[in-house]
Amino acid sequence: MKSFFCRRCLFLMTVILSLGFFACSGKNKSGEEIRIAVFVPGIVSGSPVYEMLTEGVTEAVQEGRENGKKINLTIYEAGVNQAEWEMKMISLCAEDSYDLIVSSNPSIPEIAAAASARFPQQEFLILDSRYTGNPNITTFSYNQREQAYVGGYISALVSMSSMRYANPEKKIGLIAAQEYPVMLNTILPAYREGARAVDPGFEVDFRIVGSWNDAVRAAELARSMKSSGSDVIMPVSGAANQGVITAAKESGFYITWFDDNGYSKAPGYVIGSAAMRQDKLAKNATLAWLDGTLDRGQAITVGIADEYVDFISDDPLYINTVPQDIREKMAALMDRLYSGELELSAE
Ligand code: RBF
Repeated sequence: MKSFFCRRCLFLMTVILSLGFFACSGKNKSGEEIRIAVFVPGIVSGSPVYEMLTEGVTEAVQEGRENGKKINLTIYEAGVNQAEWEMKMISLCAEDSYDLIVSSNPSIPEIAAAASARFPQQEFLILDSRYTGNPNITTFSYNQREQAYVGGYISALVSMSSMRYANPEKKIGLIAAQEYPVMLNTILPAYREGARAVDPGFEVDFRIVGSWNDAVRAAELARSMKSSGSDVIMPVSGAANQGVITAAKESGFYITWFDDNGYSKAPGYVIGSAAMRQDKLAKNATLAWLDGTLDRGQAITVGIADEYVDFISDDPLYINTVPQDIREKMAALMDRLYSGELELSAE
Protein backbone atom coordinates (compact mmCIF):
# COMPACT_ATOMS: atom_id res chain seq x y z
CA MET A 1 0.00 0.00 0.00
CA LYS A 2 2.82 2.33 0.98
CA SER A 3 4.75 1.78 -2.24
CA PHE A 4 1.53 2.25 -4.27
CA PHE A 5 0.98 5.58 -2.54
CA CYS A 6 4.53 6.66 -3.26
CA ARG A 7 4.31 5.65 -6.91
CA ARG A 8 1.08 7.65 -7.20
CA CYS A 9 2.71 10.68 -5.53
CA LEU A 10 5.65 10.41 -7.88
CA PHE A 11 3.33 10.16 -10.87
CA LEU A 12 1.27 13.17 -9.82
CA MET A 13 4.38 15.18 -9.07
CA THR A 14 5.69 14.35 -12.51
CA VAL A 15 2.42 15.48 -14.07
CA ILE A 16 2.29 18.67 -12.04
CA LEU A 17 5.95 19.45 -12.64
CA SER A 18 5.67 18.77 -16.34
CA LEU A 19 2.57 20.97 -16.58
CA GLY A 20 4.41 23.68 -14.69
CA PHE A 21 7.38 23.31 -16.97
CA PHE A 22 5.26 23.59 -20.10
CA ALA A 23 3.46 26.61 -18.68
CA CYS A 24 6.76 28.33 -17.90
CA SER A 25 8.64 27.19 -20.95
CA GLY A 26 6.60 29.45 -23.20
CA LYS A 27 6.96 26.90 -25.98
CA ASN A 28 3.79 26.56 -27.93
CA LYS A 29 2.25 25.12 -31.04
CA SER A 30 4.46 27.00 -33.45
CA GLY A 31 7.48 24.75 -32.78
CA GLU A 32 8.43 21.59 -34.60
CA GLU A 33 7.51 19.43 -31.66
CA ILE A 34 4.01 18.00 -31.58
CA ARG A 35 2.42 18.22 -28.16
CA ILE A 36 -0.32 15.89 -27.03
CA ALA A 37 -2.06 15.89 -23.65
CA VAL A 38 -4.30 13.13 -22.35
CA PHE A 39 -6.92 14.65 -20.06
CA VAL A 40 -8.02 11.81 -17.77
CA PRO A 41 -11.37 12.69 -16.16
CA GLY A 42 -10.72 10.67 -13.03
CA ILE A 43 -7.78 8.49 -12.04
CA VAL A 44 -6.08 6.05 -14.39
CA SER A 45 -5.35 3.24 -11.96
CA GLY A 46 -8.20 0.73 -11.69
CA SER A 47 -10.38 2.31 -14.39
CA PRO A 48 -10.32 0.02 -17.44
CA VAL A 49 -11.36 2.78 -19.85
CA TYR A 50 -8.61 5.16 -18.72
CA GLU A 51 -5.92 2.48 -18.54
CA MET A 52 -6.71 1.61 -22.15
CA LEU A 53 -6.85 5.28 -23.16
CA THR A 54 -3.41 6.14 -21.82
CA GLU A 55 -1.93 2.88 -23.12
CA GLY A 56 -3.27 3.45 -26.65
CA VAL A 57 -2.16 7.08 -26.92
CA THR A 58 1.27 6.19 -25.50
CA GLU A 59 1.68 3.47 -28.12
CA ALA A 60 0.68 5.85 -30.91
CA VAL A 61 3.20 8.41 -29.69
CA GLN A 62 5.93 5.75 -29.58
CA GLU A 63 5.08 4.67 -33.12
CA GLY A 64 5.04 8.29 -34.28
CA ARG A 65 8.47 8.81 -32.74
CA GLU A 66 9.77 5.66 -34.46
CA ASN A 67 8.58 7.22 -37.70
CA GLY A 68 10.70 10.29 -37.03
CA LYS A 69 8.17 12.64 -35.47
CA LYS A 70 9.11 14.67 -32.42
CA ILE A 71 6.22 14.25 -30.01
CA ASN A 72 5.77 15.28 -26.43
CA LEU A 73 3.12 13.46 -24.37
CA THR A 74 1.63 14.57 -21.06
CA ILE A 75 -0.84 12.51 -19.06
CA TYR A 76 -2.95 14.77 -16.88
CA GLU A 77 -5.19 13.22 -14.23
CA ALA A 78 -8.05 15.62 -13.50
CA GLY A 79 -9.13 13.66 -10.40
CA VAL A 80 -12.45 12.49 -9.07
CA ASN A 81 -14.13 15.86 -8.44
CA GLN A 82 -16.23 16.22 -11.57
CA ALA A 83 -17.12 19.82 -10.67
CA GLU A 84 -13.48 20.76 -11.29
CA TRP A 85 -13.07 19.15 -14.71
CA GLU A 86 -14.24 22.10 -16.81
CA MET A 87 -11.98 24.54 -15.01
CA LYS A 88 -9.06 22.12 -15.31
CA MET A 89 -9.72 21.59 -19.02
CA ILE A 90 -9.86 25.36 -19.58
CA SER A 91 -6.56 25.77 -17.70
CA LEU A 92 -4.98 23.12 -19.89
CA CYS A 93 -6.18 24.92 -23.04
CA ALA A 94 -5.05 28.28 -21.62
CA GLU A 95 -1.47 27.03 -21.61
CA ASP A 96 -1.67 27.05 -25.40
CA SER A 97 0.82 24.19 -25.30
CA TYR A 98 -1.02 21.26 -26.78
CA ASP A 99 -1.78 20.59 -30.40
CA LEU A 100 -4.20 17.88 -29.35
CA ILE A 101 -6.06 17.08 -26.15
CA VAL A 102 -7.28 13.48 -25.97
CA SER A 103 -9.91 12.44 -23.45
CA SER A 104 -12.68 9.95 -22.80
CA ASN A 105 -16.15 9.68 -21.28
CA PRO A 106 -19.62 10.79 -22.32
CA SER A 107 -19.54 13.99 -20.23
CA ILE A 108 -16.37 15.42 -21.82
CA PRO A 109 -17.72 16.82 -25.14
CA GLU A 110 -19.78 19.40 -23.27
CA ILE A 111 -16.69 20.45 -21.31
CA ALA A 112 -14.58 20.54 -24.48
CA ALA A 113 -17.26 22.63 -26.21
CA ALA A 114 -17.14 25.18 -23.39
CA ALA A 115 -13.34 25.25 -23.62
CA SER A 116 -13.52 25.44 -27.41
CA ALA A 117 -15.66 28.58 -27.23
CA ARG A 118 -12.78 30.28 -25.41
CA PHE A 119 -9.93 28.59 -27.28
CA PRO A 120 -11.21 28.07 -30.83
CA GLN A 121 -7.84 26.77 -32.11
CA GLN A 122 -7.69 23.88 -29.63
CA GLU A 123 -8.27 20.41 -31.07
CA PHE A 124 -9.95 17.64 -29.10
CA LEU A 125 -10.19 13.91 -29.68
CA ILE A 126 -12.72 12.38 -27.30
CA LEU A 127 -13.40 8.66 -27.07
CA ASP A 128 -16.40 6.92 -25.49
CA SER A 129 -18.60 9.91 -26.31
CA ARG A 130 -20.67 11.48 -29.03
CA TYR A 131 -20.77 15.10 -30.24
CA THR A 132 -21.26 16.84 -33.57
CA GLY A 133 -21.11 20.38 -34.86
CA ASN A 134 -17.60 21.53 -33.96
CA PRO A 135 -14.76 20.84 -36.43
CA ASN A 136 -12.26 20.80 -33.54
CA ILE A 137 -14.09 18.16 -31.53
CA THR A 138 -13.87 14.64 -32.93
CA THR A 139 -15.66 11.89 -31.03
CA PHE A 140 -15.79 8.11 -31.15
CA SER A 141 -18.46 6.12 -29.39
CA TYR A 142 -18.84 2.37 -29.01
CA ASN A 143 -21.94 0.40 -29.80
CA GLN A 144 -22.62 -0.26 -26.15
CA ARG A 145 -25.90 -1.93 -26.92
CA GLU A 146 -23.82 -4.75 -28.41
CA GLN A 147 -21.32 -4.63 -25.56
CA ALA A 148 -23.91 -4.77 -22.77
CA TYR A 149 -26.10 -7.28 -24.62
CA VAL A 150 -23.28 -9.83 -24.75
CA GLY A 151 -22.62 -9.12 -21.06
CA GLY A 152 -26.26 -9.83 -20.22
CA TYR A 153 -26.29 -12.94 -22.39
CA ILE A 154 -23.30 -14.62 -20.72
CA SER A 155 -24.55 -13.56 -17.28
CA ALA A 156 -27.91 -15.22 -17.88
CA LEU A 157 -26.36 -18.37 -19.39
CA VAL A 158 -24.18 -18.82 -16.31
CA SER A 159 -27.00 -17.91 -13.92
CA MET A 160 -29.25 -20.59 -15.49
CA SER A 161 -26.53 -23.22 -15.44
CA SER A 162 -25.59 -25.69 -12.76
CA MET A 163 -22.31 -23.92 -12.06
CA ARG A 164 -21.28 -23.54 -8.44
CA TYR A 165 -23.16 -20.38 -7.47
CA ALA A 166 -26.12 -20.72 -9.81
CA ASN A 167 -29.62 -20.46 -8.36
CA PRO A 168 -33.14 -20.61 -9.80
CA GLU A 169 -34.04 -16.95 -9.22
CA LYS A 170 -33.43 -15.69 -12.77
CA LYS A 171 -31.90 -12.58 -11.34
CA ILE A 172 -28.61 -10.94 -12.29
CA GLY A 173 -27.06 -7.70 -11.13
CA LEU A 174 -25.61 -4.52 -12.61
CA ILE A 175 -23.64 -2.13 -10.43
CA ALA A 176 -23.04 1.33 -11.90
CA ALA A 177 -20.87 4.00 -10.31
CA GLN A 178 -23.34 6.72 -11.19
CA GLU A 179 -26.44 7.34 -13.28
CA TYR A 180 -25.72 8.95 -16.65
CA PRO A 181 -27.58 8.86 -19.97
CA VAL A 182 -25.54 6.09 -21.65
CA MET A 183 -25.90 3.92 -18.55
CA LEU A 184 -29.65 4.45 -18.21
CA ASN A 185 -30.59 4.50 -21.90
CA THR A 186 -28.19 1.95 -23.36
CA ILE A 187 -26.08 -0.18 -21.00
CA LEU A 188 -28.80 -1.14 -18.50
CA PRO A 189 -31.55 -1.86 -21.11
CA ALA A 190 -29.13 -3.82 -23.35
CA TYR A 191 -27.82 -5.88 -20.42
CA ARG A 192 -31.46 -6.78 -19.64
CA GLU A 193 -32.18 -7.39 -23.34
CA GLY A 194 -29.26 -9.83 -23.60
CA ALA A 195 -30.35 -11.71 -20.47
CA ARG A 196 -33.93 -11.94 -21.69
CA ALA A 197 -32.76 -13.34 -25.02
CA VAL A 198 -31.60 -16.33 -22.96
CA ASP A 199 -34.80 -16.44 -20.91
CA PRO A 200 -37.54 -13.78 -20.95
CA GLY A 201 -38.03 -14.24 -17.20
CA PHE A 202 -34.74 -12.56 -16.22
CA GLU A 203 -34.76 -9.52 -13.93
CA VAL A 204 -31.84 -7.13 -13.44
CA ASP A 205 -31.10 -5.79 -9.97
CA PHE A 206 -29.60 -2.35 -10.73
CA ARG A 207 -27.67 -0.47 -8.02
CA ILE A 208 -25.66 2.76 -7.91
CA VAL A 209 -22.41 3.17 -5.94
CA GLY A 210 -22.37 6.98 -6.08
CA SER A 211 -18.64 7.11 -6.87
CA TRP A 212 -16.09 5.65 -9.30
CA ASN A 213 -13.69 4.87 -6.48
CA ASP A 214 -15.67 3.68 -3.47
CA ALA A 215 -14.80 -0.03 -3.40
CA VAL A 216 -16.21 -0.45 0.12
CA ARG A 217 -19.66 0.77 -0.93
CA ALA A 218 -19.54 -1.34 -4.12
CA ALA A 219 -18.73 -4.44 -2.02
CA GLU A 220 -21.67 -3.71 0.31
CA LEU A 221 -24.03 -3.39 -2.63
CA ALA A 222 -22.75 -6.61 -4.21
CA ARG A 223 -23.19 -8.58 -0.97
CA SER A 224 -26.74 -7.30 -0.61
CA MET A 225 -27.51 -8.17 -4.25
CA LYS A 226 -26.16 -11.69 -3.74
CA SER A 227 -28.37 -12.18 -0.69
CA SER A 228 -31.40 -11.01 -2.65
CA GLY A 229 -30.81 -13.56 -5.39
CA SER A 230 -28.28 -12.31 -7.97
CA ASP A 231 -25.63 -14.90 -8.68
CA VAL A 232 -23.90 -13.01 -11.51
CA ILE A 233 -23.07 -9.30 -11.23
CA MET A 234 -21.62 -6.94 -13.84
CA PRO A 235 -19.83 -3.96 -12.27
CA VAL A 236 -19.37 -0.78 -14.34
CA SER A 237 -17.85 1.32 -11.62
CA GLY A 238 -14.19 1.95 -12.44
CA ALA A 239 -11.85 1.50 -9.50
CA ALA A 240 -14.84 0.63 -7.26
CA ASN A 241 -15.07 -2.67 -9.20
CA GLN A 242 -12.37 -3.93 -6.85
CA GLY A 243 -14.97 -4.09 -4.07
CA VAL A 244 -17.20 -6.31 -6.20
CA ILE A 245 -14.27 -8.70 -6.69
CA THR A 246 -13.68 -8.86 -2.94
CA ALA A 247 -17.38 -9.52 -2.29
CA ALA A 248 -17.53 -12.24 -4.98
CA LYS A 249 -14.70 -14.15 -3.30
CA GLU A 250 -16.28 -13.78 0.14
CA SER A 251 -19.96 -14.38 -0.65
CA GLY A 252 -19.67 -16.57 -3.73
CA PHE A 253 -21.10 -15.12 -6.93
CA TYR A 254 -19.81 -14.67 -10.45
CA ILE A 255 -18.70 -11.51 -12.20
CA THR A 256 -19.17 -10.43 -15.80
CA TRP A 257 -16.46 -7.90 -16.54
CA PHE A 258 -17.10 -4.86 -18.70
CA ASP A 259 -14.75 -2.77 -20.88
CA ASP A 260 -11.49 -4.78 -20.91
CA ASN A 261 -10.29 -8.35 -20.33
CA GLY A 262 -11.04 -8.98 -16.66
CA TYR A 263 -10.58 -12.76 -16.32
CA SER A 264 -7.31 -12.44 -14.44
CA LYS A 265 -8.81 -9.98 -11.92
CA ALA A 266 -10.46 -12.92 -10.12
CA PRO A 267 -9.74 -16.27 -11.78
CA GLY A 268 -12.66 -18.66 -11.40
CA TYR A 269 -15.09 -15.85 -10.58
CA VAL A 270 -15.03 -13.76 -13.75
CA ILE A 271 -17.12 -15.67 -16.29
CA GLY A 272 -17.19 -13.16 -19.13
CA SER A 273 -15.50 -10.06 -20.50
CA ALA A 274 -17.61 -7.79 -22.70
CA ALA A 275 -14.92 -5.53 -24.02
CA MET A 276 -14.47 -2.30 -25.88
CA ARG A 277 -11.08 -2.00 -27.58
CA GLN A 278 -10.39 1.48 -26.34
CA ASP A 279 -6.62 0.84 -26.35
CA LYS A 280 -6.72 0.00 -30.07
CA LEU A 281 -9.06 2.90 -30.87
CA ALA A 282 -6.99 5.40 -28.85
CA LYS A 283 -3.90 4.26 -30.72
CA ASN A 284 -5.47 4.25 -34.19
CA ALA A 285 -7.29 7.56 -33.79
CA THR A 286 -4.16 9.29 -32.43
CA LEU A 287 -2.09 7.85 -35.29
CA ALA A 288 -4.71 9.06 -37.78
CA TRP A 289 -4.56 12.54 -36.23
CA LEU A 290 -0.73 12.49 -36.44
CA ASP A 291 -0.96 11.46 -40.11
CA GLY A 292 -3.60 14.07 -40.87
CA THR A 293 -6.15 11.41 -41.86
CA LEU A 294 -8.54 11.74 -38.92
CA ASP A 295 -12.09 12.56 -39.96
CA ARG A 296 -12.10 15.75 -37.89
CA GLY A 297 -15.27 17.11 -36.36
CA GLN A 298 -17.17 13.87 -36.88
CA ALA A 299 -18.99 11.61 -34.41
CA ILE A 300 -18.02 8.06 -35.33
CA THR A 301 -19.60 4.96 -33.80
CA VAL A 302 -17.70 1.66 -33.78
CA GLY A 303 -18.81 -1.80 -32.75
CA ILE A 304 -18.49 -5.52 -33.25
CA ALA A 305 -18.29 -5.25 -37.05
CA ASP A 306 -15.23 -2.97 -36.77
CA GLU A 307 -13.68 -5.18 -34.08
CA TYR A 308 -13.85 -2.41 -31.49
CA VAL A 309 -16.44 -4.24 -29.36
CA ASP A 310 -16.04 -7.93 -28.59
CA PHE A 311 -16.61 -10.77 -26.18
CA ILE A 312 -13.27 -12.23 -25.11
CA SER A 313 -13.53 -15.99 -25.53
CA ASP A 314 -9.96 -17.08 -26.18
CA ASP A 315 -8.60 -16.45 -22.69
CA PRO A 316 -7.59 -19.74 -20.99
CA LEU A 317 -9.23 -18.52 -17.77
CA TYR A 318 -12.58 -18.26 -19.60
CA ILE A 319 -12.12 -21.70 -21.11
CA ASN A 320 -11.15 -23.24 -17.75
CA THR A 321 -13.92 -21.55 -15.76
CA VAL A 322 -16.96 -21.74 -18.01
CA PRO A 323 -18.30 -25.16 -19.09
CA GLN A 324 -18.15 -26.05 -22.77
CA ASP A 325 -21.92 -26.10 -23.37
CA ILE A 326 -22.19 -22.46 -22.20
CA ARG A 327 -19.16 -21.44 -24.25
CA GLU A 328 -20.75 -23.02 -27.31
CA LYS A 329 -23.98 -21.05 -26.80
CA MET A 330 -21.96 -17.88 -26.35
CA ALA A 331 -19.93 -18.63 -29.49
CA ALA A 332 -23.18 -19.17 -31.43
CA LEU A 333 -24.42 -15.72 -30.30
CA MET A 334 -21.13 -14.09 -31.30
CA ASP A 335 -21.26 -15.77 -34.73
CA ARG A 336 -24.69 -14.25 -35.29
CA LEU A 337 -23.34 -10.83 -34.33
CA TYR A 338 -20.13 -11.14 -36.38
CA SER A 339 -22.07 -12.25 -39.47
CA GLY A 340 -24.69 -9.51 -39.09
CA GLU A 341 -27.50 -12.06 -38.77
CA LEU A 342 -28.27 -10.45 -35.41
CA GLU A 343 -28.09 -6.68 -35.64
CA LEU A 344 -28.14 -4.54 -32.53
CA SER A 345 -28.08 -0.97 -33.76
CA ALA A 346 -26.48 1.62 -31.52
CA GLU A 347 -29.41 4.04 -31.49
N1 RBF B 1 -15.27 4.85 -16.05
C1 RBF B 1 -14.23 4.43 -15.31
O1 RBF B 1 -13.78 3.29 -15.47
N2 RBF B 1 -13.64 5.26 -14.39
C2 RBF B 1 -14.09 6.52 -14.16
O2 RBF B 1 -13.55 7.22 -13.30
C3 RBF B 1 -15.19 6.98 -14.93
N3 RBF B 1 -15.71 8.23 -14.75
C4 RBF B 1 -16.81 8.62 -15.45
C5 RBF B 1 -17.39 9.87 -15.23
C6 RBF B 1 -18.51 10.28 -15.93
C7 RBF B 1 -19.11 11.65 -15.67
C8 RBF B 1 -19.10 9.42 -16.89
C9 RBF B 1 -20.31 9.86 -17.67
C10 RBF B 1 -18.53 8.18 -17.13
C11 RBF B 1 -17.40 7.75 -16.42
N4 RBF B 1 -16.84 6.50 -16.62
C12 RBF B 1 -15.77 6.10 -15.88
C13 RBF B 1 -17.55 5.52 -17.43
C14 RBF B 1 -17.03 5.24 -18.78
O3 RBF B 1 -16.98 6.44 -19.51
C15 RBF B 1 -17.94 4.22 -19.48
O4 RBF B 1 -19.24 4.73 -19.60
C16 RBF B 1 -18.03 2.91 -18.74
O5 RBF B 1 -16.76 2.45 -18.40
C17 RBF B 1 -18.74 1.87 -19.60
O6 RBF B 1 -18.08 1.61 -20.80
